[in-house]
Amino acid sequence: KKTIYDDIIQAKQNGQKLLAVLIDPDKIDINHIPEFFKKVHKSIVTHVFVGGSTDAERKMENVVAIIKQHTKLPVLIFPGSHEQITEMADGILFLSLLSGRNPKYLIEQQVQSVVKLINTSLEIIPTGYILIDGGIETAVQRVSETQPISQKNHAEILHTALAGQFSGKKLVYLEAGSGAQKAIKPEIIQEVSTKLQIPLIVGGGIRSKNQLNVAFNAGADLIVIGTAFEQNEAFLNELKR
Ligand code: 1GP
Repeated sequence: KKTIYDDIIQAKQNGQKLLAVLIDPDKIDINHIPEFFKKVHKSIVTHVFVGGSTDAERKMENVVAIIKQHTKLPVLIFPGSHEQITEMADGILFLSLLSGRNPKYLIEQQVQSVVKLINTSLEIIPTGYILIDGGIETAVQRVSETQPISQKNHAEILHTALAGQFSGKKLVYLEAGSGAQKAIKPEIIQEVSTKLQIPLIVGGGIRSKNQLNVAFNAGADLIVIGTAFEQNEAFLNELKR
């Protein structure tokens, strides 16, 4: 059976660009999910990520279950902590926060998640997660108690991405943080994507079709948008298939 990852690889080989909508279980109104997905299905969105730095009300499992009733798009957990793991999804981005030096988010959360993962059929995708300065203090920074890498420090970003690849990650995710003021610069995306062999995810602060195209053209294989869709659903209409 073809996996979600197989499809991401195939898209990369075919030069087909992928777009994920990020749904934060803390923010989404459950009653609105059916209507929201009608719009999603008319757009170029190919993947659904669900997760957030916090899941204060523990809505994750319920939100994923309802999303699964309303879409056939692959649904991946994008967890802020092991507590957000639910087998209602299709897969999980198994993240290591490689930009930080906090063992809790490099390995401890991962160890704690095994008890849940061991008996599920979730597709587990090892992902090197790299937090880059997006101009404001983001939730990832606050929750993980780590510093983002400066956008000026191209070498550090590239070396971190490649260290991820060399340690066996299947994806690298360059993250400016949800609601970032400054999205990741195209120069950085270009530099990393040319040297990296595995697919590159880019997210944080992308709010316009132009920014999306700039990031795709610079070499992002999959782009993640959360805040812009939360604040303005009409943006989905601008991204019609
Ligand atoms: C955050 O990269 C994602 O983890 C998306 O960020 O909410 O700014 O689109 P935005």
